[in-house]
This record gives sequence, C-alpha cells and structure tokens, in this order.
Amino acid sequence: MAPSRNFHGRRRADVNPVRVPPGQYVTPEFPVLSAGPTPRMPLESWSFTIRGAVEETVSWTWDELRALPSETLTVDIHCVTKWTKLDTSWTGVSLDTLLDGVQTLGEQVLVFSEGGYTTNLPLRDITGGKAWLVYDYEGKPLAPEHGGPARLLVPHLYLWKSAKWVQGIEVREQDRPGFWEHYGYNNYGDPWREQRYAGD
Ligand SMILES: Nc1nc2c(c(=O)[nH]1)N[C@H]1C(S)=C(S)[C@@H](COP(=O)(O)O)O[C@H]1N2
Ligand SMILES: [Mo]
Repeated sequence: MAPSRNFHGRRRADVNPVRVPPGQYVTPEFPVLSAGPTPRMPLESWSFTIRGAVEETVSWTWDELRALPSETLTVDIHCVTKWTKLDTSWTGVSLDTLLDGVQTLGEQVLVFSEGGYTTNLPLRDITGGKAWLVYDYEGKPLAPEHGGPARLLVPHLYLWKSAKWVQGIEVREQDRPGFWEHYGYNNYGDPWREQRYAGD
C-alpha cells in the first residue's frame, strides 16, 4: 500500500468523533464558499461599524482595529455543506471588546458585509467569548477569498454566520433574516442540533 494512503487512513481514524457534529465529515481542505465575487477592500478605507438600536454609532478604522487587544484561538469550523475543519487557528478582536460600552435594548443583530451579504443572529451569540472579528488565519493575513481583510468568526454556529468581508453589525430590537436565512436556511444554525434548514 502506498505510504500516502496509509497516512491518510491513519489520520481519519485518529479523528475524535465527539468533535464532529452529526452529518458532517472532516476535511483537511479549506473550501471557498462565496455567493458572489471576492471584493477588493483597501485598508485605507476599511471600517467596522456598530449601528442600529444603539445609543451611539461606533466605528473603527483598520489601524484602530489593529490597536485593540487581540486573541489567537484554535477552533473547529462547520459548513452546512457538510465539511468540518478541525483545529483552525485565527487571530482577531473579540466582539466583547468591540461591544464593550455599547448601550442597547436590542437582542438581535444583522451582520452586513461588502457586496451585500448579511446574516442574522442573537446578540448573545456574539458576546461572552463566542465571536471574533478575525484578520489572521494560521498566522498570516486572512486571504481575500476567505474574507480578508477581516471576517466574523462564530465557530459554534454553521459557517454561513461567519460573514466574510464584514463591515459591521446592526443591532436590532426585531430579528430580520439575513441572506441565506431568507432563502430557507435555519434562522439559528446550530451544527450540533443539525439546524441546516428552516424547520430543522
Ligand atoms: N460576505 C460573505 N460572507 C460569507 C459568505 C458569502 O457568500 N459572503 N458565505 C458564507 C458561507 S455559506 C460559508 S460556508 C462561509 C465559507 O467561508 P470560506 O469561504 O472561508 O470557507 O462563509 C460565509 N460567509
Ligand atoms: Mo456555507
């Protein structure tokens, strides 16, 4: 048997099934899934904004974002098209840091990106150490096709919630479906409960 096949076979057997949500398979690849073309986002004009049902709109330039305290984390990511990638390493700023001091009665957010992509989630799912605005992947600047300069990372939900080329979040008192949620994907998207489509 070829050593490479042997190697891959061993690797698969090594995967702890407890880390793989129902219906998912583990891949070493990092597929690109984009609903449109990859936008060009010059850092000079880049910004991230928190707006909507907040006392005051706040935004950060690229340099201001990079001056904030960052975290490097290793997480597993799960795409609704059934691939799971284990032990991905990211660096960025916790949404807790960005939301610190933001006054709101809203409990929902609509995340918006360059190009028009949106995704919705409860505010509690991006606070409490559960979401990051990430700009490095595996120690290098995040590639444009994977959402660079910066994307949202919400690893406990299916990856469509991790908006690439993110520009900001709108805090809302009423929930509003984002792009894929509007087209029939689950409003919440918990991979461990296999919430792929509306009604799951
Ligand atoms: N702006 C934007 N963000 C997006 C998407 C998109 O089309 N546009 N696709 C989502 C989907 S469906 C998935 S599975 C992941 C894919 O991330 P990747 O291309 O880095 O694997 O990005 C999510 N974020
Ligand atoms: Mo996806």
